[in-house]
Amino acid sequence: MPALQIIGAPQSNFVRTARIACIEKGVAYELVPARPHTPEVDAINPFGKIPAMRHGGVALAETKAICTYIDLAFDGPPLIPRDPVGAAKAEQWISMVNTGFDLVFARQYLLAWFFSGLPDGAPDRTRIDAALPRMKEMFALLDRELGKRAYLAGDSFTLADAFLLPLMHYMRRMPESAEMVKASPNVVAWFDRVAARPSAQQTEPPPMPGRGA
Ligand SMILES: N[C@@H](CCC(=O)N[C@@H](CS)C(=O)NCC(=O)O)C(=O)O
Repeated sequence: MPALQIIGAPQSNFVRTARIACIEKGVAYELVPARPHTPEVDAINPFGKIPAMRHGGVALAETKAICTYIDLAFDGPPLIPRDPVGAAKAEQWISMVNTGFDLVFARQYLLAWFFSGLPDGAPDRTRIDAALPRMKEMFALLDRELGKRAYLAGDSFTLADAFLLPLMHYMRRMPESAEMVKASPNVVAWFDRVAARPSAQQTEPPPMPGRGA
């Protein structure tokens, strides 16, 4: 069977999560560079979002679905624990990252920095400033939780960490969020722990166009 393909751009948080899943699982994969809403992506995801995945006759959209396939179709360490409580905790945190932290950290804050939509491409200070109070609350929550255990969903690495790491990578690089990271020692310790893994090091994203992050 041909190698599993992860289709998307290496700067994308969600593409990075899928690549981390492959590496953690020990699955050889090929990164096929593609931007959202291009024909190779649209052929798999009607919403045009990256990543998409192909493996032989299997074509999938949605990062969690892709990672579930990788976790279940191959031998290797489980990305989601196999016991009911461990599995549910990992799912809970993945959902919280995707429906909570991602909306504020990425869709409000990082998008206003990198893709403001302003005519000159300048950061949108109004949207950045509007995101900061909620970001502070979220960092306080994360710091409390990561003070209780070594990884987001328990005492060992799970897919939940692979969803949070790419977001935190960019949060460490932008000025306001970097201050919040610095003020969150348990987040820093967690980041250093997860970022030291080969899966994180091998997927370090190239710089974002124009902003040096
Ligand atoms: N729910 C999707 C979200 C993927 C996503 O939003 N990817 C971004 C790049 S990080 C994208 O394709 N954005 C383009 C768009 O939303 O139109 C998933 O989990 O895969």
